[in-house]
Amino acid sequence: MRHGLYALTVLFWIMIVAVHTPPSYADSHAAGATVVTVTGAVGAPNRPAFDPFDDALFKVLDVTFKNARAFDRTTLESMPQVTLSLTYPNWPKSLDLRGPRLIDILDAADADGETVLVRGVDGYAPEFKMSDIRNAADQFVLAIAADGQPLSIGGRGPAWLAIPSGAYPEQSDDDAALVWAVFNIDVQ
Ligand SMILES: Nc1nc2c(c(=O)[nH]1)N[C@H]1C(S)=C(S)[C@@H](COP(=O)(O)O)O[C@H]1N2
Ligand SMILES: [Mo]
Repeated sequence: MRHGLYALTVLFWIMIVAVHTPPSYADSHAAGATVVTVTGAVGAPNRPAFDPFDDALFKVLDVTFKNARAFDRTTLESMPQVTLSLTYPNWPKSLDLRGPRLIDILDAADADGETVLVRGVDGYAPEFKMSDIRNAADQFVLAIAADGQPLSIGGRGPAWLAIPSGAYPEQSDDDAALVWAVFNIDVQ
């Protein structure tokens, strides 16, 4: 009885401390290395605001943000996967591009905005309309694998925006909108 009471008291204090300790930088992130960060009009942030030391690539590309949700590869793999078989004139062959839908990533971040910038590590960042992404929800896939192989950094990875031609109005005929080396999705 005395031991039980003691254990309860200890548990009580552990809970109080846990509730009042703010998450550290590491704890507040996804468990694994972040591959894609949704920034801007994000209602479900899971990491701190832009930091000029920690967020070195964002800084180089002149991107700052207050709210952001980070996604690691495991999280992206755990979301419903869609495969698009795509081929464009300049591609050597058709590819099966597999990953979560862009709209599901935006919804998971509780993103609420009209424009969505999809940004590669080289700064290439075409803009899309949120309404187009929602209307053609199954045709905007943030691919993390091609023909079953995970996309690599230095190649087209960590993520490659896959869109079949004719998916939305005013789409270019070529693959100019298919951003590779995607690391950031900025919602405004
Ligand atoms: N990150 C990134 N993605 C990009 C580009 C780029 O410069 N950087 N170029 C776009 C353009 S204009 C085209 S035509 C296609 C094809 O590019 P590739 O020649 O590198 O295959 O990728 C698109 N995705
Ligand atoms: Mo291009």
